[in-house]
Amino acid sequence: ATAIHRADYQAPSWWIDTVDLTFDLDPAKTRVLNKMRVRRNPDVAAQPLRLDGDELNLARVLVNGAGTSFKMDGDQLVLENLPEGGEPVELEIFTTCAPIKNTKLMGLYVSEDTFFTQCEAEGFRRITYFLDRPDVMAMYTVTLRASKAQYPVLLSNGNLVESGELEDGRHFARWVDPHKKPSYLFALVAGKLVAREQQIRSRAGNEHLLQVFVRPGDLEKTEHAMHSLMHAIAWDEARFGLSLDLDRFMIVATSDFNMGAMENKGLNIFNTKYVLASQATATDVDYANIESVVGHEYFHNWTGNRVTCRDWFQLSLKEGLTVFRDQEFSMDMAGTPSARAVKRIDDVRVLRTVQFPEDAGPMAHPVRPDSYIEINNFYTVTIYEKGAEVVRMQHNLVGREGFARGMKLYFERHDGQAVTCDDFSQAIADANPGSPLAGNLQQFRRWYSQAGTPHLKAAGQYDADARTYTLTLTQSCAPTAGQSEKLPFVIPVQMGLLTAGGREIALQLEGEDAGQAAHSRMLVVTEPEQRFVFTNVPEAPVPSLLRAFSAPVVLEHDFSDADLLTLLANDTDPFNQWEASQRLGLRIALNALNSAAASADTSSTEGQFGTDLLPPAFVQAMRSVLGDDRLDPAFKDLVLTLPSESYIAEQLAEVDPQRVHAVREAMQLQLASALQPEWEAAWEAHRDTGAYQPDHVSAGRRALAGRALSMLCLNAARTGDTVWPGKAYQRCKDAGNMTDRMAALAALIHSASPLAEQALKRFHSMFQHDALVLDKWFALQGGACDRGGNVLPAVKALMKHPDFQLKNPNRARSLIFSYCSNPGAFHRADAAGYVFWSDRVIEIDGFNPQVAARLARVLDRWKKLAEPYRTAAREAIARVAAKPDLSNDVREVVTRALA
Ligand code: B3K
Ligand code: ZN
Repeated sequence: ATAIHRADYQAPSWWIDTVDLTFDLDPAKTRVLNKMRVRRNPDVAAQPLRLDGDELNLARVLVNGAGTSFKMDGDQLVLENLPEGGEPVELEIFTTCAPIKNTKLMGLYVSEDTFFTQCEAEGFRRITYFLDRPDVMAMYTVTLRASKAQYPVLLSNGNLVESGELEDGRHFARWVDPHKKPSYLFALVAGKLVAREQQIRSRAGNEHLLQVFVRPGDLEKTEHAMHSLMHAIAWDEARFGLSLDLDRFMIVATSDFNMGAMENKGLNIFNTKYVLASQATATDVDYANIESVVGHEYFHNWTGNRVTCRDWFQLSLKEGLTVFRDQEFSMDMAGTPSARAVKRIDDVRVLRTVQFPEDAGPMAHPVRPDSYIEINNFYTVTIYEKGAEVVRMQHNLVGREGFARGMKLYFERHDGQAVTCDDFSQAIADANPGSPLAGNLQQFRRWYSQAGTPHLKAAGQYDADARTYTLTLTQSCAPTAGQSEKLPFVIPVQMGLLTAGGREIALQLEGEDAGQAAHSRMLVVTEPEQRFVFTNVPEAPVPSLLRAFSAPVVLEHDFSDADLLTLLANDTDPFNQWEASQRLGLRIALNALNSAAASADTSSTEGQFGTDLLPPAFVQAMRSVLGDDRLDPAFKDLVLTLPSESYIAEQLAEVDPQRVHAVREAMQLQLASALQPEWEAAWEAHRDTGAYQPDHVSAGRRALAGRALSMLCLNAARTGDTVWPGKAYQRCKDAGNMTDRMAALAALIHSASPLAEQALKRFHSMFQHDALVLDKWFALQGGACDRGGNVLPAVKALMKHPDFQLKNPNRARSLIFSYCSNPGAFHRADAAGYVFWSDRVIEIDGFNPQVAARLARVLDRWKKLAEPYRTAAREAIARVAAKPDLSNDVREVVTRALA
């Protein structure tokens, strides 16, 4: 396997204008007839036509109806003697493939007796020979033929133009997609499916048919997905003026899927996890995820499908932008400022706990990478979530209206084209001359080309005589592989200043009129170091910096505890209120880890941190938040959530995962016991949310009630109380919805209650026929709090459970991935967790490299581990790397990890 470089991009030497595909669907041997009209690209030097293929059986090739000579070069089919001259050439290629044997779930495969396809990024070449690259866009006609009894529903992209009976109980359907598209957006589905249907009329006055296809028993679980789709369509029209460009828009759910969902033109294919929901089986988080993923795939119809990527290095062009759009959609749907802030906090938490580590680890890469070995390894949080932050900064630099103008220009210029990230930022800037984006565009683009998370250091100085406050902002970015020197970024810093009493100060920069002073404004940092002098500042202020997380950086400032308490209690920016609580919590954890470092007895971590880690002021602040009736329960829940173990670990030069786990547990336990009466009150006030509705307010109430119950059970485990575990057990039995039931079950498991086992048994027997709920059941056990090393043996036993199937990606993720991302249970001094990990990576790689490569990334940050973990982790990675026949996917991940 060799690396592919962005700098080597060349336009295709051939175009494919039309494709006419005929499938005779059969699980063991599907026959594919591919008729293409191809022509030379007059803009590049003449070259043979090289078509991509992968695991295909080639039967016949015809050129303009006659046999031809061809050769194979590795997996490529090479046609050297095609007619010269400008005339289009008719190619006919006949191949077969074996969908039932396709365990990689890329290309055409079978799941529960139904055919599905997954083509992004390079799966189409597993269906037929093709120029399988996103800048080759063609018009598709697709004919599907199959047994009518076994495959009554036959779907592909676009419009159904013809269907009917064939001999021998077979039937056919012909679909024509009215839009040209790259091959990665091709899809077909065939099987026994039923659909929820909805006719809608768009703002523009057009009629559309929306369909959500599922297996027959699942129809009643599709209402939320359909509503989410209708909301997404209306939102894109209202916010960006983008309408649905198809008569029919279909979503199909499958339980065997490598990722979340796929935006195939007019025929989105979804993991059942992001379609099916009922109050009995799905949690509030599931409901929110469905809304966001349905939105995301729908929004791709414009950002990705109408305008697509020139090459896979530009992946964030569609993914970063579409994540930004789905984030904004969820925020607009949530409504209130507090609900918006809660969504923003959730998104930033993912960014900081998953993307920041990626950006500092062996897989660090720019939002627009320069090279890759296996493109599937680059569907990362950097491309998606950091990419969305880079779009968000552009939005912030030109404003909401300016961004909508930029989007309009982007589509005016590029509709129907395959373009680059530079084309996007150019359109946003050109639509906003005079904006700080337009003024700094070349420099801004470093966000696309430089990897790593910038650090922004803030230092403030107050001059009481001059009544000025000087804020000095200094930026830096650590080297990443292949990029030793980083040039300064353009960093938008939304900020305000508060008095010690928490009042907002009018912001007047030196040289500005007092009249225009606002309470919140954006500073644009472009230099390595920049000073901002504020005048008429009445007292030494507390700075509120990077409001709403206006840039994806690490902000360093030596806030005093008093500053943070002021921000937590008074900041008008809810994000920074929450951020203050996290800084306080983080500080406590880091102090405990550092001060105990010298005296640490590493053989036993239990109880090593005592019961008084949290200073009274912190406990009191948490008490005030919990008891404040004016605050949104969802927001309270986030403030009361301590920084995660992985976030704490990221701040340390050397990580002992067991000590990090122990310190956080100790903090958690103290929070549980010190606030016992407040947790009881919170439980009583929020436990009953009436008839189930998945809206923001009721979901927030359930989240807070669930946290309260968990804290009460935790404290009960300490005191020996049996009342709260009893209540949790009762709740597991009679909860009216899955959110409450899961929260109660998790409370029993995390507090290691003796009732947990019985509750798990009951839960299993209640839901043994629901695959998505069984996934939760496995995940809870893989993610359980470790007591004396008990989780790993339990996980190994669960792998033998009749309901466990390693080949199903959802099930593998639910047990194996949950365990391997459960730090307290996974990082064992005896290395058994790592050995288990290496066995599973190798085992899964044997049939599904993409899923295996995801699992392989769990140990990315091994170099930060303290001994004995570090050596053991390296040995486990080396053990995987020593396997000679690894997939490119896993090979690339472990090679980078060991480099
Ligand atoms: N575009 C797909 C992801 C495809 C992943 C291929 N390995 C889903 C999405 O981002 O919407
Ligand atoms: Zn996407």
